[in-house]
Amino acid sequence: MKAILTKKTSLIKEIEGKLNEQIRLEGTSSQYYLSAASWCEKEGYQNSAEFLYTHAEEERMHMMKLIRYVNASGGYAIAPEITDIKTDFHSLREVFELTLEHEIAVSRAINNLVDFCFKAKDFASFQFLQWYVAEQREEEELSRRVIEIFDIIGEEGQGLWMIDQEIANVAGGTGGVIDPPPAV
Ligand code: OFO
Repeated sequence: MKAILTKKTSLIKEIEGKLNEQIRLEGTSSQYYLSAASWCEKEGYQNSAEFLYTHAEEERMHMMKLIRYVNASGGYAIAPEITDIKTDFHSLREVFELTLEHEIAVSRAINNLVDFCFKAKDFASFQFLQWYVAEQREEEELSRRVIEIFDIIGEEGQGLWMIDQEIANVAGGTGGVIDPPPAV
């Protein structure tokens, strides 16, 4: 790329690096959801599997949106290599508890990134990331709601079957899709 084009970037190198870390994290989220979905499908939790497959696609969109932003800003988005995804789960409850833990970790990463952009006066990235702030808040709420279902229904007897049925209704029966990300 010609030097003048890279000079135009509003991204300082450090923020470009941090955005690339976030790209990796969104890709990791997508692969985690995919793995969890496949485990649920294997175990016969069909509604949970659909919910998680849909979410895997959503997380991939989050990654793509970041990739497009970094490149549109004159940086270079690196397609992440993602390994060591958990593939074995002990229970349906564990799947969703790990999901909540993961979403909390992603929220913290987004908050740190937003804080860094603000302090570096990269207000374009700061503004771009506001969508992720709102998205994480909604996703955490969604994950908490799913775990509440376990406590309300209970896992004894037909409880797990009922929990799996109820998961289909979470997020208004949309399978967990909240808002499509706006175009960059
Ligand atoms: Fe990317 O939304 Fe959660 O992780």
